[in-house]
Amino acid sequence: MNTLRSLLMGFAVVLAVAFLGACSESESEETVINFKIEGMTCNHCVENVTKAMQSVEGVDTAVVYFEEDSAVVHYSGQRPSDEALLKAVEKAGYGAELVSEAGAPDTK
Ligand SMILES: [Cu+2]
Repeated sequence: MNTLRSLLMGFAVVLAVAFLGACSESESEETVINFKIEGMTCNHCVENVTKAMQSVEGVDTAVVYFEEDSAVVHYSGQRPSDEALLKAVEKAGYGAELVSEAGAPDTK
């Protein structure tokens, strides 16, 4: 009987850990902002846009996809300003548009 009880306890602990793990995982997925980028014609453009976005306060990394004309901005603390990101890209000479969270294409 005691064995069964400790087995059940162990199982409950495993479940709780799995649940917490799933939660923090979905939280970290929210720390991404998707953008549509216009006007990139070569890899230098990709570099320009990447640097422009990474220069914005709060941005950890910016990953720019040339083929898809898109960019994904990663951050871990406070969300960087969308406005500042759009302006930075425009200042570098490209067009930028925020992709709405709800209508974001699944790029996984
Ligand atoms: Cu270029």
